[in-house]
Amino acid sequence: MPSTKPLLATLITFPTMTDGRGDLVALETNTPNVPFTLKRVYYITNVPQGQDRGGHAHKALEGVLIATSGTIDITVDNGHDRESFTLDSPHKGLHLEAGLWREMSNFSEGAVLMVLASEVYDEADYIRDYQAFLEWVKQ
Ligand code: T46
Repeated sequence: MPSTKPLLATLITFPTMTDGRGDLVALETNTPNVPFTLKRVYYITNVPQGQDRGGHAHKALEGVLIATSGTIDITVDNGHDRESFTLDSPHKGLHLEAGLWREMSNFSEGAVLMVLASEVYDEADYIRDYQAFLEWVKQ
């Protein structure tokens, strides 16, 4: 049976509690929805139309990216292959393991990107130069 797991990242569909009042998604640390110990949450808003973000990799950090509103394209790259995903629902998250270059683009108007991260902020964990990333992948 063919695997549905994508090559570079895993798109997770969150269980949703739906009733006549709307939908509720609950995310807990160290579960299939957040498969690491959660240490930080941040979110990105007010991205101008046509503005890209990202363009870096993390050496150790992993995360789950969620478009809580609107649509956002995420491209991931492991130094050999690239793969693109569209986040278009607050009921889905994209799990990125460590060591992946990521680019975020095509933010729709009003889009909100929430990120659940496995580490506190540490600039030393970033690789922000693509050639340096390719060198790092080789090591
Ligand atoms: C990632 C993608 C999906 C902080 O001071 N604390 C933080 O927790 C974060 C995330 C950023 N910053 C500072 C660092 C920069 O001076 O905020 C500024 C903007 O960060 P950056 O240019 O890295 O933002 P993005 O949107 O390109 O990338 C972010 C995350 O940094 C990154 O880890 O995976 O979202």
